[in-house]
Amino acid sequence: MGRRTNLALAVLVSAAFVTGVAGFLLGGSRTGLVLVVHGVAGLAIVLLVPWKTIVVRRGLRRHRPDSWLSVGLAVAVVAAVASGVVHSVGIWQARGIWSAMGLHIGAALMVVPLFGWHLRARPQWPRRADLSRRAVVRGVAVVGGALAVRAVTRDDLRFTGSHEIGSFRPAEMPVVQWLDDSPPSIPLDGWALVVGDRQVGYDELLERSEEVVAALDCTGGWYSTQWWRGVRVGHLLGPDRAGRSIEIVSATGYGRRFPIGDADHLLLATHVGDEPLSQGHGFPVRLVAPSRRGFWWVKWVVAVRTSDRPWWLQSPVPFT
Ligand code: HEM
Ligand code: HEM
Ligand SMILES: Nc1nc2c(c(=O)[nH]1)N[C@H]1C(S)=C(S)[C@@H](COP(=O)(O)O)O[C@H]1N2
Ligand SMILES: [Mo]
Repeated sequence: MGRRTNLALAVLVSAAFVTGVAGFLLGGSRTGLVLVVHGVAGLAIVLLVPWKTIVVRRGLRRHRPDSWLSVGLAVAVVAAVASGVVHSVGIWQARGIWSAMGLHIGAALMVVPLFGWHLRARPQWPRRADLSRRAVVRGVAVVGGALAVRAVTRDDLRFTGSHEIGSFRPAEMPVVQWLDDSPPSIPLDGWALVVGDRQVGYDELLERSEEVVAALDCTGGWYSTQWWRGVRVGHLLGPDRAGRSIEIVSATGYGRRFPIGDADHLLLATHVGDEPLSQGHGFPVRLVAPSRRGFWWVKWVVAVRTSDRPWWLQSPVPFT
């Protein structure tokens, strides 16, 4: 029984971490399924507590000198699960590092090294007999229980797990920087967007603008749907675009690289909800990248260029 519990925890904690990271990086509708697995794995850990308690008692009785690391693991897992549930339930919706989602990711990152250590220090190998009919029935019951708990704990979240805030009310939309970037003040006179070897002025952008509705979905756990107005990147590049990827560069040095095929979905926005962008939201121009997480929505864009590099030849998340 103890061994099966430990093996189940090995699967559940790994699955929770992998699906958490995947949900974080993805933005498309497939994210929904990934987060079902995530919630179920995370909540199933709780359902195994009664059985794991027996293992823990037995382990602690052995007075190993390194057991405090196992206790540390328990603290980190409890923190990860609790902050995950607090985020999901939506009772506390602060933003930034000290938000439920910020603490959740922090706790999950603490779990990783402690969990790796625990697996090495307290190894446990499956045996063929572990996969008995009873074990399968129990497994199904735990997954079913976790699904039921998830149905109860999950607030009205987007499929990415984000809470809605300030949709169609741009003034209420939070201003967020990825890590340590800060909003530059960019005067319009003399300003021009560099597109390849051309310069495109602000007025020229306004002339060719169109509107799209898209949700800015920050990995910090909130999203905001707005009307955005601007010019499609594909429009600016024209029909004969060579290269494999498009680089979008910010005045701050921040930037992301996109597949060339995305050109017609990406919008260089000057306006949100009929008002020019505020400084915090990226004045004069920011990228709107529908179905991608917020960190792709480069603010204070100064240059757009095509390149022969594949889009995936970049860090999975930005560095500034
Ligand atoms: C060992 C690691 C982890 C555990 C045990 C864990 C556990 C949980 C739990 C229990 C929930 C609440 C589910 C619910 O009440 O419905 C949750 C939600 C969530 N977690 Fe994690 N998590 C882990 C790692 C991560 C990581 C690394 C990320 C992102 C980088 C992440 C992102 C999320 C998100 C976005 C939600 C809300 C999802 C939703 O309910 O749709 N988690 N997690
Ligand atoms: C949620 C994840 C887990 C937590 C919080 C956790 C926590 C603990 C704690 C606090 C102890 C008692 C102290 C000690 O012996 O060091 C312990 C013992 C142990 N754990 Fe874990 N554990 C987890 C997952 C696992 C996994 C995945 C395995 C192996 C696949 C495992 C195998 C063991 C073993 C073999 C013992 C010692 C039992 C004994 O000496 O009788 N644990 N665990
Ligand atoms: N130049 C730059 N653009 C950026 C960021 C940044 O730090 N620097 N942060 C990104 C992140 S993580 C998000 S969620 C959105 C937030 O946009 P908002 O401030 O308009 O809400 O901008 C993105 N664009
Ligand atoms: Mo973000």
